[in-house]
Amino acid sequence: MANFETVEVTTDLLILGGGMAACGAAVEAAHWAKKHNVKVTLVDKAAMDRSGAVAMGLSAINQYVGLKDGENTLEDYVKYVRNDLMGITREDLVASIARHVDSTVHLFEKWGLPIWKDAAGKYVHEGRWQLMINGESYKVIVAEAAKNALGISNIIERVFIVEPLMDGDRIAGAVGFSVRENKFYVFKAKAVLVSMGGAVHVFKPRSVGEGLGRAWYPPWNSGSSAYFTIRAGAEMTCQEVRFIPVRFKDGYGPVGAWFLLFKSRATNAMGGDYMVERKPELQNWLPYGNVKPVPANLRNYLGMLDVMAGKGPIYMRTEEAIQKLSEAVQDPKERKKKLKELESEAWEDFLDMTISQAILWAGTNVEPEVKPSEIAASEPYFIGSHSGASGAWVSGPKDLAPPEYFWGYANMSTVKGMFCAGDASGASSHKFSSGSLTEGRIAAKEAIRYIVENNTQPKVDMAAVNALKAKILKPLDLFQEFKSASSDPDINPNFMKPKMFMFRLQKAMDEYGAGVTSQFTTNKMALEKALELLGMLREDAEKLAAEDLHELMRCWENVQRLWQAEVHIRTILFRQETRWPGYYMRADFPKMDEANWRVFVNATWNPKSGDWKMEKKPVINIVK
Ligand code: SFD
Ligand code: AMP
Repeated sequence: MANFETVEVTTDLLILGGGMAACGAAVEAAHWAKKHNVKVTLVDKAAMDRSGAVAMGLSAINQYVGLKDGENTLEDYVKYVRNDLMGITREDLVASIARHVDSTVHLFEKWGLPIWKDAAGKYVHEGRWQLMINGESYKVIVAEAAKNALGISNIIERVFIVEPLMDGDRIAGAVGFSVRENKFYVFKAKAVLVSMGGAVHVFKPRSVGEGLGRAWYPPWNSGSSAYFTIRAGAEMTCQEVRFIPVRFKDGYGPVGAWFLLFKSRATNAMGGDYMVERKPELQNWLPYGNVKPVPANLRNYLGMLDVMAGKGPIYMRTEEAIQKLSEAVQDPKERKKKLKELESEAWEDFLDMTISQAILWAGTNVEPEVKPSEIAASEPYFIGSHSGASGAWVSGPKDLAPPEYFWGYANMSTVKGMFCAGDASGASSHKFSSGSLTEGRIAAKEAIRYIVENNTQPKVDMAAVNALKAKILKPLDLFQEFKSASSDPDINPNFMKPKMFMFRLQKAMDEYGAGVTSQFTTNKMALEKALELLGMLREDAEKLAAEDLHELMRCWENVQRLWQAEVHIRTILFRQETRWPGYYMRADFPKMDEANWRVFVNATWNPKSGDWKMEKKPVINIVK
């Protein structure tokens, strides 16, 4: 077996991940830990300064409720999320985050994040809930606060977490490996907070060749949260609710600022506005077809109908929007100034969060004030904190959750001592960066309370740990054993490289699981075919091989993606309706069925038997 030192770390609270939720958890945990003499350790696969979805920066904070300013009520936000998710959301969780999110935004400002202000000193809104920021260094600023709070000695970077450790039905820690040194890590903890983000590259991206890693969602979030929680035996929810963002084509630049701040239209190749021309279609999706704003998936769907009818490409009418906004200024000198201002805001929107789109614009001679730019529906992603909803089924807070949604500690999964936040927790969409950090704070506070009230170190079976070590490092051994069997390191009769494995996964998901190639449409037979292919892939995962530590990480990322894929397919298969057209369509059940399917679908994998349990859970409205 590969010669790796085993490093044991014993702690009280183990925070997995170093993204928005984990940084919030670190800040909050540090406060309560001091009070209760509790040790907190954070582990990130990358460097916290630029890890996770916010690595490149962001140009907006997408959740700010403005409660104190009287801009909106808590109920307004809950209704917005409920409608956008076609009725399926945990209102207790959404409200729990929404009532604290403004304080998080104020913390961001205190930590040094520049939020746009108008002449009167008020925040500049992108839309009703969104604030504009100069956010290129957003993640660096937030990570700095987390590091200061927790102390560098309690943070371990560049360690990739693979599996949970269990003590019966209680979480006992996690294992992983360094991606820089030959070290295998064993973390023993009284509580674990999972915040390792969502998943990208489960589906075949539109990008090819050199651009393969360019997707909307940065490629390093690979389904670690889903894998970890499933393998611990946690109940998972909303695993069918993928997210398909419409984005500027090929660079995946954001559209929110264009639609909301610049009030732009998107039109098809013939100049038609699908949001106007296809409005009658919304009547097929009542009551959600009538709400404002039109739910994200239905906005997608209307555009997709145009594309399927051969009316693509779809264009963001940047030139028209800039023209209109500048023409509203009467004075010619001021108008010229305004035009320049708008042009620079347009570029900054990309430079703050999707630099590659600005590069693509520059490289393809796009002047947004002169010509429109193509937009398109991306491949599907798993990001429960955005407009998707996948994640673990967690307890709500005592004061808001009905008994069906409450089991002792807010944000604890159905596994004792395992808490989830951000993309790791499900059915509470539209948290975004600010809400994810807020949820991390909520979960950490509750995890510390759990530790104080259950203050025993769970038992860890070291024989099981050693077996995990051998399993996790096996790809390195396999490569060494068989590398001379062929002259091409990527092609070998005895093993498979992680990239090839990923291609197989993506092809199966794309063609049978409602990806881009199949126009986001699937049916029972196709889903069953996908499951068959994924089953074979699971067998072949035993043959993954890694040349070095980096590839070892790639191997496990792809195994984790595979599990995210499987739970997704199983959940789509179970839900016999189409509820989110524009995210996916079931051709065999093309309509929404409120009577039978206005429910959550939850999936649980049994670690002992390896069986899956699928069940319906009630949707309980707490806001009328
Ligand atoms: O508008 C392991 N999001 C946006 N939010 C906003 O508020 N404004 C925006 O402008 C946003 N835009 C946006 C957004 C997301 C993406 C992908 C894009 C654009 C392109 C949403 C937020 O970014 C998102 O909600 C939060 O970041 C979610 O927080 P969290 O903590 O759940 O995930 P993370 O930040 O990605 O962090 C994950 C961490 O886990 C680590 N990790 N560590 C150890 N072992 C493993 N195996 C691990 N696997 C992962 C990661 O390194 C990271 O630290 S807009 O354009 O849509
Ligand atoms: P995006 O850049 O597409 O991620 O959007 C940023 C924010 O604006 C998210 O909260 C979206 O839900 C919202 N948004 C984007 N486009 C629209 C639209 N056309 N109507 C309403 N909300 C939108």
